[in-house]
Amino acid sequence: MTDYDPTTALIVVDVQNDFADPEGGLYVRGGEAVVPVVNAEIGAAHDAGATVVFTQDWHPESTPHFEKDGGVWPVHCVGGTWGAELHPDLEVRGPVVRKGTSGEDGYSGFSERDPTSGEPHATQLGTLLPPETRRLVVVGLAGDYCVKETALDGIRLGYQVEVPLALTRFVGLEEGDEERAVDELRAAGVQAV
Ligand code: VGL
Ligand code: ZN
Repeated sequence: MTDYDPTTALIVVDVQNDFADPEGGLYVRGGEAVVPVVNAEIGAAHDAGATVVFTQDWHPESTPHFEKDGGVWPVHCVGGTWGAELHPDLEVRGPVVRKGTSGEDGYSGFSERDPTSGEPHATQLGTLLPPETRRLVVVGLAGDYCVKETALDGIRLGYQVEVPLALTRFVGLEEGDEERAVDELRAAGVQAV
C-alpha cells in the first residue's frame, strides 16, 4: 500500500470494461486483477485526505486512434457503450475526466492533441488537483500507454510521480514493451516500484 496525505493525488487511469474485462475490445492481460488492489488504494487515499481522480478513455465511433480509421488500435471505449464504462467493481469515489471525446489521438490524462491541427490542449485533470498537490500516484491501465503518458506529463508539470507496478498491467503490443515503458518512466524520474 502506498502512503497518502493531503498533498498527494491518486490518479486512477482507464479502469474500463474494454481494458479490464477479458471480453473487452482491447483487453489488457490481467486487467481485472488490478480492480481490488486499486480499490484498496482508493480507500487509503480517501482516509488520508488525498485527492482521488479517475480518467476514462472515451472515443467517437471513428477516430484516427482506431486501426479501421488509420491508427493502430482495435475499436474500444466508444462513448456510451459497455466497453467505455468504468469496471462495475471499481469504487468510483471522485471526479471522472473523459479524454479523446472529440476524436483526439492521445494517451495522457492531462492533455489532448487536436485531431486535425495536432495542437495540444489541457484536459480538466489539472484543474481538479488542489494547489497544494505535490505528488501523484498513477495507477490503472495500461502501463505502457495511458498510465505512462499521464505519469510523464506529471513530471513535466513539476510533480513527484510514482507508478506502483502492482497496480497496473501492460498492453505489450511488441515483445519488451513493458520493460521499455518502465525504463522510460524511471529515466524521466518517475518512481516505478
Ligand atoms: C489506452 C491504448 C489505446 C490506455 C487507450 O488507456 O492505455 N491504450 N487507448
Ligand atoms: Zn483509446
